[in-house]
Amino acid sequence: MTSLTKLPEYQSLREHQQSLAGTHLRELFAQDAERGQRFALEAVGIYLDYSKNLITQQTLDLLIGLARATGLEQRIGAMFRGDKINATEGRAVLHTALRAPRDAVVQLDGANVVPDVHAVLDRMSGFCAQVRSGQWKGHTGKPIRTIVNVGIGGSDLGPLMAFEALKHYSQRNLSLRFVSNVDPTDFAEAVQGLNAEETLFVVCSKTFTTLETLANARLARAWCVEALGSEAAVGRHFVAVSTNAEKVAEFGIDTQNMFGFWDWVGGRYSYDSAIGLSLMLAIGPERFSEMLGGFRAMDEHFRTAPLDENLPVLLGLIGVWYNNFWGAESHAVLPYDQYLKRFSAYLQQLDMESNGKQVTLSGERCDYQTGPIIWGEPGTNGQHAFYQLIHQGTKLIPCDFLAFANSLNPRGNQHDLLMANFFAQTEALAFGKTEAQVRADGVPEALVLHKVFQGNRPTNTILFDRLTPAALGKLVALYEHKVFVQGVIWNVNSFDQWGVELGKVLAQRIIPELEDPKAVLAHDSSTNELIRRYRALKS
Ligand code: G6Q
Repeated sequence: MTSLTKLPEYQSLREHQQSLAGTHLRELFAQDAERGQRFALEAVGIYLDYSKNLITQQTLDLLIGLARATGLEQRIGAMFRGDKINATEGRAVLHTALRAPRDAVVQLDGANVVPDVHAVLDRMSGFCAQVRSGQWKGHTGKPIRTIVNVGIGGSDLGPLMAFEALKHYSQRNLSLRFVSNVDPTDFAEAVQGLNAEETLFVVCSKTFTTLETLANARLARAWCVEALGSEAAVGRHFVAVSTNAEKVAEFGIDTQNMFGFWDWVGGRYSYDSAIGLSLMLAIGPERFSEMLGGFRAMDEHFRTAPLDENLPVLLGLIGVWYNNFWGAESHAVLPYDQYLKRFSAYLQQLDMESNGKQVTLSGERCDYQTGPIIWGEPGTNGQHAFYQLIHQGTKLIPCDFLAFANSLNPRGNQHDLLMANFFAQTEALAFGKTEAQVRADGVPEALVLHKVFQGNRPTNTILFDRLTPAALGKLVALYEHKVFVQGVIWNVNSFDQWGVELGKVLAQRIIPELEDPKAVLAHDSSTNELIRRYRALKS
């Protein structure tokens, strides 16, 4: 494939950016009284307003042209079909099969994977029903009251984000805690005050070889066995989610209590597989199934809608526009819903681990920018913290603003207060406040420039009716596919993560050097000195 930057479509976008660089959103809105309706799209219950972007119809046409030139339509087909598009690992990418309906057929190496997906979902449902009803008893005969999810990365962030997002729907006499960090503090605090008799550990690890997860799972097992006085307790207090039955058995968890998934599900794309077991325990199989329905609706939309009416495609292309043609380094995701407090952290992994690459699928180094830095916090908290920089700083930070029209916890007019801020922010970012307006307010001359808002800061607004399990499924699939679209344009493999390997290997070498104070150190002078100091300080 021709390098992205050599494509005529890419060159046209460069020229087009130069012609648009001096235009303000104020002018674009003034020129077209219907811009707010024209650059908006409603599909699968989501309203996307993308009018407050530095775009014209020509921009969109050129971006769609670029998508076509990079083969986006064919790549979408290839992913859904189960082609081995994760080329560096020789795997298919079929997280979309995790939410396929029972009667669907998704062939991989000559076999339909959908019956396997539903067999696991059925086992999960059965297990969850037992635990939620109190029928599943701990070693001493007591029902389970707390579930502790032990996992890291994709085996932690997804279930954690989704549990927080759907807490409203959770069974409140069951609490859910998460342990991920190898820092023993994480484990110590997670089991603080828990009664082992009523605690169930869900050990989530695709490979079942991850250092942090196995270390925490060992702590958990020792804690449980010590409290309950018997190794036999493990059988009633531990279940595993993994693709590696052998390692699960080796660890001492009965594979009867294991829920499987497959190597065609990437960690960061996995919380709708058995990795979502703790979430299903919290919200129940029906709500989980509604969530899968939401994912599926977005999958169908992505697979079938024309590119210019396709939500993930539009979000992806608009992101490429700022990343590759306007020099934007980061992208903020700002949910105006407290239940989505971990959503940006989740997206950080989804996006940055997927597209933080610099070698193309054809094995060449990219001569263009790839994945942006993703960050964000819920509104309105962010407004009182970092929005200053978005409004008046020197950096261009495109943002996605997300909100729900109906609160799950209505109290007086507080949801209107939240939403007034939501609308006000994108308005202020787009249109700002001119010097003339500031002077008209009677501001002293010395302060005029300080009080000017240049505006012209681009935003997308994504509006839903209400935060339901289905809405969450749609939202997550929207971003999964947006990341895919961008990965296709940048011609990178969005489904591997070699960049996490080197640190892991070096840590393995350092572990014995910390345990044996006499071990000879042969690192660089900085690392050697830091290890020496650590050895001296540690009591
Ligand atoms: C995600 C990554 C990574 C992975 C963790 C945990 O896409 O692969 O975050 O999820 O390293 O891996 P295990 O599930 O194998 O423990």
